Amino acid sequence: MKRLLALLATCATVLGLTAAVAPQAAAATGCKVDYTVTSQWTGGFQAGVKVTNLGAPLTGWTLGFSLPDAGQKIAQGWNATWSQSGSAVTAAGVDWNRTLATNASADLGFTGTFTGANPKPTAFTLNGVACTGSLEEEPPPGDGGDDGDGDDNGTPVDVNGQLHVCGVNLCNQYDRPIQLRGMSTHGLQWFSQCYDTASLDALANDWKADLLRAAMYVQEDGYETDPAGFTSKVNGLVDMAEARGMYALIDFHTLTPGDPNHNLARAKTFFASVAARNAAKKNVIYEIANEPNGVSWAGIKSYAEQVIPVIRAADPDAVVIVGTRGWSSLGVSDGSNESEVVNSPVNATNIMYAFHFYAASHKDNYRATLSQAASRLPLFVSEFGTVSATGGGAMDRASTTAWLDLLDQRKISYANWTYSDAPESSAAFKPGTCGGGDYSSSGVLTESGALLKSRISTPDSFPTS
Ligand code: IDC
Repeated sequence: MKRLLALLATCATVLGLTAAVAPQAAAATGCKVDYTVTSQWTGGFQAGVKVTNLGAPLTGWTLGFSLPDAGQKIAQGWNATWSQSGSAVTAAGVDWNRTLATNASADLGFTGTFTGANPKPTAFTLNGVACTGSLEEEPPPGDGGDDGDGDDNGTPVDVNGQLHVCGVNLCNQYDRPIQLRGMSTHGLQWFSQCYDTASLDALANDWKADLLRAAMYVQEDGYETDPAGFTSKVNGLVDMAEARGMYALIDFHTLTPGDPNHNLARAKTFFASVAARNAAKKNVIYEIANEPNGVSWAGIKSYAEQVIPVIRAADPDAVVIVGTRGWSSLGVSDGSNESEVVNSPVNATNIMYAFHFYAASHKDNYRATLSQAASRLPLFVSEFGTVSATGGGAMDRASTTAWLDLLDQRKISYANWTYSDAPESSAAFKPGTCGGGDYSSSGVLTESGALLKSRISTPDSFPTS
């Protein structure tokens, strides 16, 4: 062992690799690894590792993986700075491959020794994010509750598996109603620095969130300015959520203009792509229009009936959320109510309707509509705020508590605006938090963040039979 590590060190020195720059954390990731044993002999082998970056361009990277058998040791590696500690192996990019554009690959390799079996490595990560495209093998036998993160550790996705709508509820793989509680990103065009390994770890482990909503604005310097780039950012977040056993809500964040038909062609292009790419995953939910406004229910329904088939063609079993009139208020903000949807539902199955509120602006009459609608329509609170509808102003603790108690009682899923450090009271973190690596100490939370964290982190009670 010592000799081998010395050999490694020597090799690295000879290649001039010991001073390799530490990899930078990347905001959006996603990766695929092809691993091949190119030759094998008694006690030794040579392997090729091709890593493909499916996420945003990287300017530094570290590939991690685990060698399952205690007798497997790396002897000499190339095209990366290699090291091994117990079963954990890392390979950091070097001068000539440190920059990896989206869809670009680096080819690495090593020779190794083994004593017993020589199983393929597992749990490939790139900058800490699971390479879910790796090793196209069947998942290990388990309880059927595998979230695709390579283990089965009781995460929300492990427990609940592929979701579906049953009656007016969101149901898990046991056909039992569940409630998902989580957070929404801010606009990915402005706050992608808030969605790194540390912040996603905090969301999964400290907040114990079930859900991350990826708010991909279409206008305001969003998707329309760089479709490939934003699609890749969203896919990176899907992977980061999956690696931590959380559901990912892909939000096509239309806002201004309010008629989603303005973005119909973009929506078809975007959803065809993300649905095809994520079809095999169990953790993805699609939200096709954030907040329709200034448009009739008939207009929204027509849009939904054109976009949903595009998703279904690629990903037939995913739940789809449809926005509602008046900024997803079920029409209340336009002086209407849920009856327009009840009387003319979207012609599709396995769908839910969005209901959004901002607690300081929307109170009893909105709660009354939600209560009444909840027994008639499957509802999902894909966005809400503890503050006023501007995203700012004072937090309304009493109204927020009344809302969350109601949602808990009805098992209505929710995502709070926002998991970001935006300089506005709806943000969960104080300005300057993002990118700093500390999303966990109490000092980083705003008043709203502290309230939401306390609500979201209580134990889930997901039925398992
Ligand atoms: C707000 C953001 C703010 C941004 C504004 C315009 O908090 O920083 O300048 O959007 O893009 C919504 C929308 C959501 C709004 C939020 C608060 O879905 O995009 O975010 N809100 O105004 N509906 C009701 C409130």
